[in-house]
Amino acid sequence: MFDKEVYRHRRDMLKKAIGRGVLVFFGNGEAAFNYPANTYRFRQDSSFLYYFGIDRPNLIGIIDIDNDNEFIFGNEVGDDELIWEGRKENLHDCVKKSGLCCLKPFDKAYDFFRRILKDKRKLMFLPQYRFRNKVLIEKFLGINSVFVNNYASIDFIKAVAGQRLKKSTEEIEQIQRAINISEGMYDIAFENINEGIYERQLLAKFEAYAIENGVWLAFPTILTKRGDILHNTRHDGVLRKGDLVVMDSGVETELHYASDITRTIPVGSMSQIQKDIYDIVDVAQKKAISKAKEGVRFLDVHLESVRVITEGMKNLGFFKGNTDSIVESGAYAIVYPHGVGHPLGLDVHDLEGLGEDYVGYNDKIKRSKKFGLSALRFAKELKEGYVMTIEPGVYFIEALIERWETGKKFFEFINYDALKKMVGFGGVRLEDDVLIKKDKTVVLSASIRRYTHM
Ligand SMILES: [Mn+2]
Repeated sequence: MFDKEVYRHRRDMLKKAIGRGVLVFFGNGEAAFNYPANTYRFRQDSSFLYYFGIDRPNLIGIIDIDNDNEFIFGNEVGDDELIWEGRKENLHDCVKKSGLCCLKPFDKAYDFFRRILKDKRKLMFLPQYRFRNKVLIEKFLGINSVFVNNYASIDFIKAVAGQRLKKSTEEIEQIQRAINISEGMYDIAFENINEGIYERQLLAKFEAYAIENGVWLAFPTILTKRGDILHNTRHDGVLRKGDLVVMDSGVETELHYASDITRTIPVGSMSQIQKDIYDIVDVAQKKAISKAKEGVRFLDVHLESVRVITEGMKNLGFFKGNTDSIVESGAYAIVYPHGVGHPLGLDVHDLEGLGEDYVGYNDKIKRSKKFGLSALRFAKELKEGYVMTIEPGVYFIEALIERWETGKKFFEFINYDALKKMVGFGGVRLEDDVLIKKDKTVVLSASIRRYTHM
């Protein structure tokens, strides 16, 4: 945990932003894998971690703004836990370390919520992604679990997003620590990418470094020569000379701050066309990074990367016509169908669970419905303290090429014959993590090795 003053300060800021009412944070429970006692690795909810820091299951955090009271509903370690999980710090002590007044038994929560409903006080909760918590809300507040998220408080979401997006010094240190561990992992990847190694063998060496350093993955590692499948989590391929390996991975620290890095590495050396495509993505990423500054819309950072990729792919003969028109039409998305990046923090897609449209968009910028642009997770203006990923890519996706050609999409802009010849190439993606500062943008992952053919 951070010092208790950190959590107190965060809660004070939130109280100020919201003004009145009762804020409820549902911590996560254990989630069963295949039977109740065999659970997934426990992961606390990120907003709960942000405001309370207590990394234990089955807690509810309450901030009663009206009565200036903050406490936790939860149960002390029982005998069962003691024998299966060993001696642990008393929950009561954790509550103190979080700067809270007290711990109340979990079974008192029902009466607490009923009283608030009876008194018609303003009660707010965040969108829920775990069914257990939706069921708890149904039980406590009488809202049908299926429709719980329709009742989430938008003011609460916006206040939490406003706060969590801006990273403090101690948070940036955590993200940097995660990135430094990623650096060691990528060093191992570069050393071990060789003809004949199986993807899963490489994965074992790569992830072993994280485990050796006492951290865990932030999401399932993408390590594949089929980079054209954007979130490919299979590892059954064997690497052959001429393959391009896309590795997109991140770890989270003990306090659950994440890194998110992608490198594309050839087996052996690159062919000319691999170099050409790689360079386009490389330049797109560098231009996007230099565009990403305080006060600039992330949408414009994205469009910068789109323009570089469109122009580059046009020069290689994959597109034809006016570059601006190709960008405007959305035709470029056949090779670059995702957004340039997203916020990074306690969640690898930070705050995504609260709803991207509230977190990454606002009254001034609405999400586009166009394929490709619609996948941009964050579009609004960048501010000091934001940590963002910058991760453009180019892919040759056979199924998409076939479907668009059959549908006669963008025939005026797309050279389908040229694209079809590239099926089997895979993809190229490069991803780094940047910190937006008042006067400059810092690439936190600048020292992580990247392939260069110069
Ligand atoms: Mn990412």
